[in-house]
Amino acid sequence: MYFDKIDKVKFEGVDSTNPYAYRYYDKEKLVLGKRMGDHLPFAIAYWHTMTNGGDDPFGDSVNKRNWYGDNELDTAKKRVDAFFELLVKLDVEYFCFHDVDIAPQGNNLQEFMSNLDVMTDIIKEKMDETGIKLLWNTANVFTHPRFVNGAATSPNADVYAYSAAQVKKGLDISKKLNGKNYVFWGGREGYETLLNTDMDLEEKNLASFYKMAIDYAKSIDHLPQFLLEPKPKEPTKHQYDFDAATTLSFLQKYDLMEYFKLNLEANHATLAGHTFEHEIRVAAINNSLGSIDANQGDLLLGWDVDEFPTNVADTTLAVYEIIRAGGLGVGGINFDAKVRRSSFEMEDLVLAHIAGMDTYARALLSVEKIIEDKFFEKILEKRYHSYNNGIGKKIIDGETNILELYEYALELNEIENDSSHIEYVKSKLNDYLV
Ligand code: XLS
Ligand code: CA
Ligand code: CA
Repeated sequence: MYFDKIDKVKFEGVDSTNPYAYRYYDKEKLVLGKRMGDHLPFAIAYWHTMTNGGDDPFGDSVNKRNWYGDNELDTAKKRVDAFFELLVKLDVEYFCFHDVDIAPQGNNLQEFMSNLDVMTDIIKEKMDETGIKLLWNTANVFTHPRFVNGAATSPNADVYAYSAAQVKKGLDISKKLNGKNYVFWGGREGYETLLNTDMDLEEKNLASFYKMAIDYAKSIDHLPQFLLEPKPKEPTKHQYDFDAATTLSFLQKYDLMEYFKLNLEANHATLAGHTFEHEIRVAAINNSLGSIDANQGDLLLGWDVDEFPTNVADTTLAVYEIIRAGGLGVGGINFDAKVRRSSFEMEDLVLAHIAGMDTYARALLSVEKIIEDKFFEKILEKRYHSYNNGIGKKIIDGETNILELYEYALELNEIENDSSHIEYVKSKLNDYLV
């Protein structure tokens, strides 16, 4: 046992004073016709929870962890035990990882691949034993110095090939562990200056890379839902997958929409100058909402802080979008979040996930009230009522033309607009928050 001070975390209700209990997350509770657990398919991220040491640019690792073994492989094995113990104790059904999170990279690619075989055998056993499932895996093609200039957009073809090899293995692993999704986050797919960058070539290479991945996935008869994860900046100045809209236009241009949906992260949305709910809506109206990385940024800090989500109002707006979109399908809610550096005890990993899960549960319960009350729905109906008949209906039905609109406009005198009562509308949200 690694989390020996912790029992299985249970739902105890809002009056509970036990910090190791869910006060809102009640998996079996029916909300809007579905189990809360099905609305909220939570996943734990291997990298933040198992491999992150808590170091920052000014300080060393501080996290107290009890899974260090005699050598790297031994540590990796112990981590798996600890990880599944945590998943079971938190009653979380999914997990996500990068290849480098789970296995030592050894001295060369062959060694890395065979370490991955060893580790995924162990993980598979644990999955079979516990029923816990793989939400997604991905290849880390950004941390090692070889990726200094990118991976699938590197100016160096050998780096491109190396990255492809990692993705090939990632897809084999996805098949072995029956991954539901496979993520591509373009870590260093971007640039610093156009003076040394052939953007057109890099973008085309990136598209070919994805096409090769699709072809390979088909050839092994395992085609998970592919997800692209937008992020506007960091590590590069201009990331190619800036936000949902940019990423979708790339997918459309290269005829990849059929295979890809988006993995949207809250902190990446705010770094792009958007709200999280905006990004979700952009994906949803393009039939591309895949999965989400649940965390929160800090508007006072301009980088990717990956905090655990604790803001109920913001999360409610995000969950409202997910519910309106009809849910996440085979996607899930991955806590791509790390404990703050001063939360260095093992127990903090448990407390942080409870905080995140309870925040999402509160958001879902708030959304239930919003939907049942129909307040915002009615506002929407009223706001667009001019499209229900007359010239508005003709516009919607595609049954008019610019000449007809011209004649119509000539007859108009003063146009009346309604006030949006924005302050009232926004403050109304507070009435629904649980
Ligand atoms: C980094 C990203 C990364 C992806 C997976 O900012 O969020 O963790 O989710 O590679
Ligand atoms: Ca992420
Ligand atoms: Ca992030």
